[in-house]
Amino acid sequence: MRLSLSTLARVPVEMRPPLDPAGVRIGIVHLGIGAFHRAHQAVFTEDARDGWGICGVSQRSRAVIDELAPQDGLYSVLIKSATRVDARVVGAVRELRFADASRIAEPAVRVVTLTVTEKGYRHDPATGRLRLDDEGIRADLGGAPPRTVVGQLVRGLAARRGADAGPVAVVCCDNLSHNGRTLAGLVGEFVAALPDEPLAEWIASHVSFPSTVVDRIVPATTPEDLAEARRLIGLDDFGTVVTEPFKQWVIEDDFPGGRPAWEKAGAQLTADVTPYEVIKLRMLNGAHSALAYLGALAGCETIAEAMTRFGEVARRLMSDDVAPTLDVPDGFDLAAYEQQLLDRFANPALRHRTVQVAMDGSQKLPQRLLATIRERRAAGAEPRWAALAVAGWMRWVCVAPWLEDPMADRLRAAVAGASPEQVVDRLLAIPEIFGDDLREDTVVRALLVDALERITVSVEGVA
Ligand code: CS2
Repeated sequence: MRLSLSTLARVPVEMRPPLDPAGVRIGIVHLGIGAFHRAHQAVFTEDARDGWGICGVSQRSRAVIDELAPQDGLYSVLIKSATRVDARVVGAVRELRFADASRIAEPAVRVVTLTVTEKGYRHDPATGRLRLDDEGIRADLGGAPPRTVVGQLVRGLAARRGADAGPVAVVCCDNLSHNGRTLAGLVGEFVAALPDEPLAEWIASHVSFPSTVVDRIVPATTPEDLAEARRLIGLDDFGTVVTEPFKQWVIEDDFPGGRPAWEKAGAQLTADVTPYEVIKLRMLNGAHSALAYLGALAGCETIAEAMTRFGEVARRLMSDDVAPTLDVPDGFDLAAYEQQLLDRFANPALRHRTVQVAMDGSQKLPQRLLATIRERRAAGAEPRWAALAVAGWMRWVCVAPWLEDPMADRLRAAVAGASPEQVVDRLLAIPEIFGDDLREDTVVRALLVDALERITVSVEGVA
């Protein structure tokens, strides 16, 4: 028997949603209803317990709709630590739609959230500018039914303006630098390319783009996870997501139409997320990417396994290279944060695949590793651990059995038949990733060549 509103009473009572899902009203449209949203923002929204519900929109795949719609949007979250698994059913997602964000025009909707991964924004990762030459963006600008997230969002905002539905907050929940400001810029560039001046003015006066820092490790769900969920909740559930006990959400408090009381669920509302964002992207995501590339190259299937071999690289990257670049807020214990990250990465129950984290490196490197390299170079230092991580990516580009990256063809063509020195030079010459400065820095180049040569000989010898 399958999880749904009519079978929910069969779920053990302590695992059921705190509010009756049937009484929850849609106030949020979420673009990109994948596993991360379901284990993070949906959980915070449910735990705020003030009756806000979510309309989840999937742009790319119908699979998630097929999983969740027959279950009335209900799904279980398995929270795994090294020693135990807890399960709960979340009821905050009240509706699912495929490629249809038209609810953005409704007055009852006051918040739009997004988790579409880095590449979903169709921006240039080095500059944060919209790629106006992107095929999807061009089609959306031409008036086709929108396929890109920015196109869909702008179409929804235009309809909202037409309906005079009032102010709304658009909340980017992806791991981008200054994610709110970046998204506002992309929307602005898209609108500027449309022949509709008043829309830009309306957006400026009615739409906020608060930045946020999101953190929770959410590996892809496996068939074993589905079996475990069935055992725990007593029903079939094809929408199960798996995560860790830790969760963090830091949000700029700029919601002109109101918002759920996320602070009641443990979110931190603040005037400026920048210091938290820089810490999270450079420490967590930077170290995560380092473990992913070195681990994948050494044949480690999971991040936890990569920790057993390259935990020291992750630690030195954080403490030697990243820590000196950080502006740490008062009362924030960086050493404890670093240790907590190492423990989280080592969680053996998560089975977070190295190849999953290794995906889309071209979109991730700038904010995770290159910012650290730039700042250390400006201070006259030699960021050898961050360079080792980038060299890990370079080697992965050369040898990955299947390179999952929107720039894969270009990257593979650049490295074909190249020596380690040539690989470094050719990849550094891609300005969309490395900007125009790093290839001029002879120290960076030498660090990368040295690391790549060592990785090429033996990934075991790199640390
Ligand atoms: C990971 C992140 O896949 C990746 O690139 O580094 O998704 C990471 O798990 C989250 O940012 C943790 O909050």
